[in-house]
Amino acid sequence: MKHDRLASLGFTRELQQEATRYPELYPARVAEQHHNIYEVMGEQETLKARVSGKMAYNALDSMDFPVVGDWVMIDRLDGSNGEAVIHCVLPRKSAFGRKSAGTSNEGQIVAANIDIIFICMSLNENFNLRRLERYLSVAWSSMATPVVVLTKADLCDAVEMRLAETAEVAIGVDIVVCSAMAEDGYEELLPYISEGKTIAFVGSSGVGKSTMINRLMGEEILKTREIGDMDKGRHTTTHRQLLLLPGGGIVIDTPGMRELQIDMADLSRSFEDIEELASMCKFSDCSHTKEPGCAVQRAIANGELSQKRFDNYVKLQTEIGYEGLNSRQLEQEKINRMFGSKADMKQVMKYYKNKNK
Ligand SMILES: Nc1nc2c(ncn2[C@@H]2O[C@H](COP(=O)(O)OP(=O)(O)OP(=O)(O)O)[C@@H](O)[C@H]2O)c(=O)[nH]1
Ligand SMILES: [Mg+2]
Ligand SMILES: [Zn+2]
Repeated sequence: MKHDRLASLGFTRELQQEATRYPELYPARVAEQHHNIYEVMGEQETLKARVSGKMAYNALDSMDFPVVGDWVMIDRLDGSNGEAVIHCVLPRKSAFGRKSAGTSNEGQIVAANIDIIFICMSLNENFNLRRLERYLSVAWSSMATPVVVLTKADLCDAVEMRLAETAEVAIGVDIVVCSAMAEDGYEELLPYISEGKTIAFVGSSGVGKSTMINRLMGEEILKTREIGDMDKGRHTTTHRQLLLLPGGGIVIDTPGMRELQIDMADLSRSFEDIEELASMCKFSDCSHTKEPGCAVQRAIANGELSQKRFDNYVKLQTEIGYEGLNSRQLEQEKINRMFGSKADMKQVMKYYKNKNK
């Protein structure tokens, strides 16, 4: 029986259907990206590829370029006659994204076409529920299913307590605990891994994402941080990478993200408890600060809801408010923040002049 490499890589019926629109081209999956050069996994082999001039010309922003996990249509089956040319990206069924790290408001997709997102957080000093809420919000809007993976269980002697705390934040989400130290330390991950399904590993630097993937691969494919290298500012993994597991299944390693900005976040899903409380406030436009009959404040007062969780919710909501503005409103908002809402026209003109330089 012919082993179908494309199916192992996650090429579904739907994608097959999409691909029939390009009868002269071949499908391939983006495994790595190094500036303009992509490594793509095709039907026969892994080859280097670049985006066609036409595709680059027509791209409106970075979202239109291929990212790791994307299915693209290329012009050849093997690399014997040089680099392949990517002509288009097939529609993404899911995308884990964030706002770019710089000042631009353009989004950035971290990985595409993923079925499950492993949000990795270690049980030692990296444990931070507020960060987890942030990751969950972005994960819910990606169309993939989040799973919280708590790592380094061997370094924590309050695993039960941490699990309970995590469960309060990760409502309706599976939580698994693992450790690189035990022989069967990754057993809990196995039920999520299957032929043709893609899992992206996300989370802060140093939590053990690459270590887990190496273990699943059965060999040290990815570089992991040296023991004793405590330089926390450094990321060991420097680029995203898609790998095919020997026993079936696809994983994507990502570098720890320095900042994960809420972009296409789905707050209500992550904060269902708060939204539910809010629906019981006396006033429908309750700001949950001083109003009488506020169910949210009542829940905080009687310990049902943590003040910190509520504060984070408000903070993330503010971020999204900013995010949801269109480019013109955003420009106005920036001007307001820079010069006050009664901006002097001279200052504004100067700002635009510098901006367009
Ligand atoms: N004690 C203990 N150490 C672990 C565990 N998992 C990983 N480590 C160690 O943690 C360090 C960081 O692991 P990496 O796999 O490089 O972390 P990463 O999440 O890939 O980090 P970036 O690539 O920087 O995003 C390494 O020294 C690992 O050996 C674990 O379960 N227990
Ligand atoms: Mg890594
Ligand atoms: Zn209220």
